[in-house]
Amino acid sequence: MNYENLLLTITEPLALITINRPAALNALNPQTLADLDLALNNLENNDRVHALVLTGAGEKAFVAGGDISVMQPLGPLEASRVARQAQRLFARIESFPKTIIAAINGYALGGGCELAMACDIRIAADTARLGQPEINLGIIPGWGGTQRLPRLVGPGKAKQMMLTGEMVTAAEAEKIGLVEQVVAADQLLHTATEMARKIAEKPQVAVQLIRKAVDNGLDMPLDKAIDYEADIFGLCFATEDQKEGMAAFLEKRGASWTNR
Ligand code: CO8
Repeated sequence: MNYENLLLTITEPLALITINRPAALNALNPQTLADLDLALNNLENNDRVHALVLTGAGEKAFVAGGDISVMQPLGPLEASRVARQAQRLFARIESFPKTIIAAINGYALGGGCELAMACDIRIAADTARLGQPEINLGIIPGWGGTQRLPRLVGPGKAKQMMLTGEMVTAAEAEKIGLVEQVVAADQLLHTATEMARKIAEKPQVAVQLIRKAVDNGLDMPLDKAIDYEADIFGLCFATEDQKEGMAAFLEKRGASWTNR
């Protein structure tokens, strides 16, 4: 499969997606979004891939945002359409049937921060900078930022970031819960890959059910979400892996997962 602005490396059970437009700091233009969608098509149908790492090419940027040169001439209807197209892609990333870890290797700004927030887990290089600087362009975040950022860091911090447009350092991002871990830049891919591998080696039905329970539950009132958890918990008992996992514990041996 040929991608114009993307590199896809599959090392089962993992896949590494590298957004590859370093001359434009990996800014997301329509071709890059289409490449990303195509790569997800490819990976969704590959049962041997269980977890993905998403990063940016070069040392400077994860993704420096939506491509401003593409956006500048848009009218309101086109802008809404472009916003919805990427929102659909980011929703697909969020509910993708495999775990996705963002390895933030530099600037994650605007649409880049929004892309990272759609992933399950974010690991940042200590050199990374994150932010929603759209206010400086006379617009608002349009790829989920006004909604996902407050869910991650709380409404006050989210408004501070979006209203001032100021970037936060990786250390600050970890403090406010925008990233889960900060590591030395030269350890970033190794750390993200090892975490992805650890998750890829777990029983995958339970992995996907945990992701679903968290993501869907966050949109429900707590009592409904807890009830939903009980249903999903019950579903685990329809899997071979539940029988195997518990038998292995009782027999004091390692479990052998079938992902069924
Ligand atoms: N779009 C297009 N090109 C970009 C972008 C971008 N977001 N970011 C950087 N580039 C390009 C620069 O134009 C430059 O190109 P060239 O070499 O041809 O002049 C190249 O990348 C290198 O960038 P700089 O020279 O600016 O590098 P610096 O080290 O001086 O600065 C920064 C790095 C601070 C990251 C700076 O590039 C910057 O501020 N970039 C823009 C960041 C930004 O505002 N991002 C938010 C964009 S808006 C957005 O994401 C909204 C998404 C929702 C859209 C809804 C649909 C309509």
